[in-house]
This record gives sequence, C-alpha cells and structure tokens, in this order.
Amino acid sequence: MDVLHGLVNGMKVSDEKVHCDYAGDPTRSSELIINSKKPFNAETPGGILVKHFVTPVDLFYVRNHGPVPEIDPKTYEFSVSGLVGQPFKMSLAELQDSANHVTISATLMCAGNRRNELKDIKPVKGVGWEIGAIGNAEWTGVPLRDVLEKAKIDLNNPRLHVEFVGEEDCEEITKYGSSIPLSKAMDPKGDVILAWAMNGKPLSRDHGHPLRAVVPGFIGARSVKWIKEINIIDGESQNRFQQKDYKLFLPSVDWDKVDELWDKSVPISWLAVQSAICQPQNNEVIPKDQPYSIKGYALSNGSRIVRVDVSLNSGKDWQVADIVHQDKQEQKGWENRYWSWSLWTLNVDKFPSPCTVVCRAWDICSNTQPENAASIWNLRGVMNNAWHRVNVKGA
Ligand SMILES: Nc1nc2c(c(=O)[nH]1)N[C@H]1C(S)=C(S)[C@@H](COP(=O)(O)O)O[C@H]1N2
Ligand SMILES: [Mo]
Repeated sequence: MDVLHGLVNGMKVSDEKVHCDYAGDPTRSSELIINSKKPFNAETPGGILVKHFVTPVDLFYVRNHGPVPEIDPKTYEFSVSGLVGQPFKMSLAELQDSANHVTISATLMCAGNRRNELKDIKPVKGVGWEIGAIGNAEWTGVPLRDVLEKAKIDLNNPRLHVEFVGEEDCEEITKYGSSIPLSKAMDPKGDVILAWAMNGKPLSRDHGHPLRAVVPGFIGARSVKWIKEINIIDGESQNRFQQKDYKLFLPSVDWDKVDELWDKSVPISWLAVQSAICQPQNNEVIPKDQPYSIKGYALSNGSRIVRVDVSLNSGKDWQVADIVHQDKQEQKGWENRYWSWSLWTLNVDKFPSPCTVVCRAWDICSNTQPENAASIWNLRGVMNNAWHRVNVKGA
C-alpha cells in the first residue's frame, strides 16, 4: 500500500472508499462462495466443509476488512510495546529462533457465521454468511507467552490486555485491531500462538502472511492477521473492532437506541456451543425412503462436544449422531483444549422427505444451543447458535 495512503496529490481524501485499493489482492479458489468482493469475504460450501477434518487452505473461509497487505517476510517485523518493562521489535527470523515451535489444531469461526438466518428474521448490518464462516486448521508458530515473557510485563495486574494491530487499512478508516486478556495470552493451556504456518505451509496472503495471532476458543475476530503491533494495555483495546462491533444486545435494541449502549456491553471473546448441518443443504431434494448420511460440524470453546442431536421432524423426536472425528488433544493431557470442531454423521435408512432436519450440540459443561434464533437476534447479527434447521424436499 502507498505510504501516502489517504492523500491523493497532497489533498486529504474524504471518500472513505478511495484509499482502499484491491488491485493487489490475491487470486482465490472458485469453489468459495463470495459474500463480498471488496473487501473479500467468502465462505466454504457446507458439502466441502464436512469432507475434511483439516480444511484445505484454499477452501478456508476468508474474512477481510480491507485490502490484503503485501508484506516481504525478509524485512517484516512487529513491535511489542505499551505497558512493558522492555519494548522491542522482532523480525520473523528472530521470532522463529526465539522459542520452541508448536503446532495447534484449532477451528476459527467468525462471530457472523450463520448471520443470514438472523437477517431472515429482521435486517441486520454485516456481511451475509450461511454456515461456512468456519474452518479447522493446523497452525504452527510460537506460544505468544514466550514472546511476551521477554517484554517484562507485570503479570499480577489483572486489568492488562494484549492488543494486536494489523498492517492493513480497513474500509472503516482504521487499522484492524483487537485485544485479549493477558491471562488468556499467558495461560500455558490457552494455546495462543503467533503463527506463520497453516497446514504445514507458510500462511497464504489471505490468512495473514507472514504472521497472525491464533486465539483458540475465541471468535475469529481476535485472531488478528498481518500483525504489525502487539501492545500491552490497561483494559480492552479502544479499536473499533473491540468497541463498536462484536457485542451482543437485546433483540429490542435497534440502531436508534444502540449509541449509549456500546460502552455498557462486553466485547465477545469466547465462542458458544455451535453446530450446523452441512449435508443436506437447505431446499435440497432427497427422494423419499432413500438411505442418506446427514453430516455436519459441532464446536464449543475448548470444552469437548459430548453429544449431537438430530431431528428429522422439526425437533419433535431426536436421535444421537455419531461423532466421527474430534480433536484428540485431550489425550495428551490437554483437558478442555478441544479447540477443533467435531464432525458428525447420522445415517438414515429411509429418509422421510419432505421434512425439516434440525441439529443441536451439547458440550461437556452441558451447554447447548437455543431453540430459536428470534430470541437471540441482535442488530449486528453475531453469535447465531440457534438450532440449525434445513428444509428437505421430496421426490
Ligand atoms: N488484520 C486483520 N485481522 C483479521 C481480520 C481483518 O480483517 N484484518 N478479520 C478478522 C475476522 S472478523 C475473522 S473471522 C478472522 C478470519 O480469518 P481468516 O480470513 O483467516 O479465515 O480474521 C480476523 N483477523
Ligand atoms: Mo469475523
């Protein structure tokens, strides 16, 4: 991006779209469903999601707020500063030499996943997503706590947050930024890493090349890409993506009432229990009495998914699906660190089409999903984890 961004021929640009130039964005797989081109936002079709426990990089959803920055990994460096005893800058090579490398299996999900179902109830602001703003990957990097230890931070101050700021200029005329509590960052079982690789290869440009945060168990918004700064701050980040977005309000709060409520609402951090049916898709035709495998995903915030229920009659009767693949990190003593999704299947001998298929998941804390999306509708359309319903037509 031009160093003089925001200035054209020395004049300040007032049109907020002008400084965002997407000509340098990378090319993408034609299999992604595009929800917005500029900035690029695209999701994985449900049928593809359940084919891979580890989502291939080119099929992994992309959620950008601005143009993808072009960063040379050889000259790249990020800073660590703020309320630290020892501020510093680090290059990628220095980071890679500084600590043991770890690989964490973790699912990223956008807080806006399944927003379209909320839109169907009442309009909401935000990019429309079906069920595919989610993906599971193997992330390699170094623990964030190993980097922060060099900065001499007061670990006894419970107010401290770690703010990540990205390189790119967003449509919203700000750098993308967000923060997490220092306690999550320093928790050896929190598994927050600074990652340079995804599924064994250097990060692709869309997914944060050369370095991003991966904050397992938190909404995708906190896993900041293209990290430029890491700031230790008192309280949460003041960045608009922490303060004026990703917050929950009552269904009765609309845009005319929200102004004074932003400051009173807590930013979303941890994910809730979520599940969705990926196969069949809504309005799919399945001949009556044919055998069929219903498939989907389920996920919580590190808590193990213990049951996924599926109904073939709009939620009247339920059957328990087989969890066919779940992250095995707990077997290494990683209790409550099920950062990856579970994939599940229910084999039906005679599919009772036409019908409405419904799913809901339970985690080990017995948390489950609300029955109706209307009860959790919110003006930004975030965190929709209502029972997922799919209408199937007969033939
Ligand atoms: N710098 C930067 N980081 C970012 C974003 C962004 O637009 N800019 N989007 C966030 C959001 S809302 C999500 S859901 C995830 C998406 O990560 P992905 O595009 O690799 O799937 O990145 C997060 N990190
Ligand atoms: Mo997101």
